[in-house]
Amino acid sequence: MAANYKRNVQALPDVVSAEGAIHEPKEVGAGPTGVRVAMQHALDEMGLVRSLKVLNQVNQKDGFDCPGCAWPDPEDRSALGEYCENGAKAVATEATQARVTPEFFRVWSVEALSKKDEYWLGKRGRLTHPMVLRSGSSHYEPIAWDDAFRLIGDELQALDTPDEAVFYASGRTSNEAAFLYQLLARRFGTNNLPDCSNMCHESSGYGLKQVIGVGKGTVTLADFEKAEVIFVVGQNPGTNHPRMLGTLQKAKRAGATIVHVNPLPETGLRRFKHPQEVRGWLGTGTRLADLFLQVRINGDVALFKGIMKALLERDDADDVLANAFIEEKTTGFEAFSEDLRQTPWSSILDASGISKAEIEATAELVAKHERLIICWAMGLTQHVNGVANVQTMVNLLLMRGALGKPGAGVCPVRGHSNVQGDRTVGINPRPSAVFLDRLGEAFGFAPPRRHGLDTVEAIQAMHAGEAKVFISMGGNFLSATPDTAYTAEALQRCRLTVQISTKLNRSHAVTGQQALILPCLGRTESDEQASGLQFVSVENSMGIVHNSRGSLSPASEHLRSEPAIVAGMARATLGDASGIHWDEMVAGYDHIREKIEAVIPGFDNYNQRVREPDGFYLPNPVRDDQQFNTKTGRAHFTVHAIPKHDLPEGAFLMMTVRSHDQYNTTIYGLDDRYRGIKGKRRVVMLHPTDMTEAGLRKGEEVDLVSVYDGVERIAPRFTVVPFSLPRRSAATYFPEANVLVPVNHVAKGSNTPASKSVVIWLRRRPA
Ligand SMILES: Nc1nc2c(c(=O)[nH]1)N[C@H]1C(S)=C(S)[C@@H](COP(=O)(O)OP(=O)(O)OC[C@H]3O[C@@H](n4cnc5c(=O)[nH]c(N)nc54)[C@H](O)[C@@H]3O)O[C@H]1N2
Ligand SMILES: Nc1nc2c(c(=O)[nH]1)N[C@H]1C(S)=C(S)[C@@H](COP(=O)(O)OP(=O)(O)OC[C@H]3O[C@@H](n4cnc5c(=O)[nH]c(N)nc54)[C@H](O)[C@@H]3O)O[C@H]1N2
Ligand SMILES: [Mo]
Repeated sequence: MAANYKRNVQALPDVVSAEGAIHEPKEVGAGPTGVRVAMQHALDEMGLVRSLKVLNQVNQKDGFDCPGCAWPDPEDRSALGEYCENGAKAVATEATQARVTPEFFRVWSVEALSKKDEYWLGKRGRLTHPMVLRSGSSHYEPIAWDDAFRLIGDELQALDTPDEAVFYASGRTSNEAAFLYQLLARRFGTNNLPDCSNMCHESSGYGLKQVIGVGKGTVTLADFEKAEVIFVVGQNPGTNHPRMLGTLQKAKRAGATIVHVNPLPETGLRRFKHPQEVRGWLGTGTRLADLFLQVRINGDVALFKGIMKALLERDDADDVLANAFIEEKTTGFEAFSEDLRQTPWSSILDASGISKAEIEATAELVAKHERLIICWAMGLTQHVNGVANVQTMVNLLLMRGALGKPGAGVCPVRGHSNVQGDRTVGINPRPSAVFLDRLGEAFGFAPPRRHGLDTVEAIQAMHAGEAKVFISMGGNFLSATPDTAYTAEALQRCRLTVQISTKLNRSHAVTGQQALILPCLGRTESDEQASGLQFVSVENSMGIVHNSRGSLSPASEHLRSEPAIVAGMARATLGDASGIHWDEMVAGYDHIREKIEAVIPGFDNYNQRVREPDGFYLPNPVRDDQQFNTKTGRAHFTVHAIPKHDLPEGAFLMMTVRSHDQYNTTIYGLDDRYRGIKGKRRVVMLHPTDMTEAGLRKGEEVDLVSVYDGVERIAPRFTVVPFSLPRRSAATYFPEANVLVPVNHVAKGSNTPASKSVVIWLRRRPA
């Protein structure tokens, strides 16, 4: 391998031809098929003995937190195991018996790996050794841990300023590891701490903080049983938060009405068979959604404005409005209601695609009940007006006084199992001054005050050569971010890229001039440090912090825990002069938790309370005391215009969604069972009439094209699938379609890539 060898890696994998089959979408979610599929995945990856051992530990009080979603565990956990089909897949993927060894990397060059898709790469198994890709080399080779740390330390020290380094994090990282990671970045001298949340619920956190003073949800599981109306908006829980269906079923049995707002009729919300109940195995299951509003893509502001306008126009409007609450606890009602009066029904109906009768029926439900919960996920946050989406829904709750009381509130349903906790303990490019003060006090240094880069800004900085070392605590930056080809260039311009990972992915193939793979322990594995076996802690979507302890023996004896890896990097970068006792903290994680307690409010007696089986709630002023810590001390009504999409002739508005058989960029299999799409992921779902008008046949292959700022982006070879969705809409899977999303097409305020509203054209392929 010549020293000046230029790597010829591909930003995008080769497209492999696959036989696919398109069936009718399913009517019922979960049930026996879900259990069978879960077991099959478990057996394929882990074998029988390991499957039984591991699955018994998921989400149990003495077990580990499921590495799948962030939905909380009920107090009465099922003896049959508290997990779902997709949780079982997440566990099987981590606890697989397949291995990616140094021998594998000897055979496979990074160029060859870069031709492979995420499905193929992920199935190779767990990473076993630290590996280095040296400048001018085409293959990774093994490296000793200390040498890897020294390389990182040397490269970081050689930077002109600490702001040329980027410390990315994904949301599986424990509180303990995340806290140390942000400490390393800040002690080194930068707030460049982007995370997956920038692409996820940033619009929720940012939007909520402005209007209610807290950037998190305000409800608990108990509130679901007290709620009278539950909205599920822009979320597909049957696939992405399957245990939420159990909560919704309970709520329904207690009398709640469920309203589902989505361009797609997602199966999981139609009927549900509880896999852990005998009656879930028989009969037709529980009907979940009572009202399905098939809104246009990004039609939610219009829809919610319609519901609120209908409320104002009711004869009993005076009784329906929570007048005392509005008077005492809010500001902005006058301007808000005036705007609603001025908004013509025609634009509401056009933009939402929902009939006035349906809107009035929804308003009737809201008028009759005041215990309302609104749940949402990526269907709302990943739009240019993602923040407006969130704040518009808050307006509805404020009209009814439905915040900070039992059975009512906001529920942004988080993605990664600890994405909320990571943010709580300091992963944030824009930390508050108070946080920095306390961090500096606890560790005796002056943290940097300049705001750091978020995910999109980090890509742009690397592309411009302004950031040169990229470190990734978990995640898959190349495939998760927008504009894949541009991001690939950005990463390739770095001096060094470092991936701290459990599994192989495309970010290991498309790298900086030099690259490191640092393999780490996963949630399922036991973590032994100098003082003995350790556990970690995580925060779920409802602000409960609890412990998680793995029990499997590690996938390889060379793995290190995430905290140990951070400490290794810190020692090599900062030397002994940092005044921070990295080794002591890693020897026993109680020492890390003591520091978290010292820096972050709400963690009093952390080490004691985190040992309690159900963990503890972090304080939440809205939930606990109906207190709004905004600038005015009140909740804010806000005014948002209905977004316009003047689609050019022949164009479609595309949303990128998850199939039932993936976890973000980790592809479990090729069966999007509920939607009936099998064997293929390069598909584009279209309305049948749009297909006819465009002269497209089911099963035909087209190229997808987006054009922003004169730049044409192409995603080749997508198979056309007829589906129930609004006219002029298209749905594709993430991450295959990410190449079409421009890096600068982002949500106002939160900078979240607008990957649910991309204007595309379909281009016929030459015959
Ligand atoms: N099994 C599994 N579990 C997961 C994940 C996974 O990939 N697999 N990912 C995890 C992560 S990180 C996250 S953030 C969550 C994601 O969970 P979701 O947000 O449920 O995931 P998406 O597939 O992105 O689905 C978004 C939903 O929004 C709808 N939608 C799109 N555009 C609009 C719109 O404009 N308006 C409305 N009302 N709806 C719209 C789509 O049709 C889809 O049903 O799940 C987490 N859990
Ligand atoms: N177009 C489009 N793009 C999107 C989205 C979308 O809906 N549409 N969704 C966005 C969202 S919501 C999110 S959250 C991001 C996700 O972005 P990321 O969090 O960056 O991506 P993941 O695919 O979740 O990361 C998977 C990798 O994490 C590593 N890993 C798994 N478990 C562990 C662990 O315990 N420790 C460590 N260190 N590594 C681990 C494995 O190597 C695996 O390959 O993607 C975003 N991108
Ligand atoms: Mo997410």
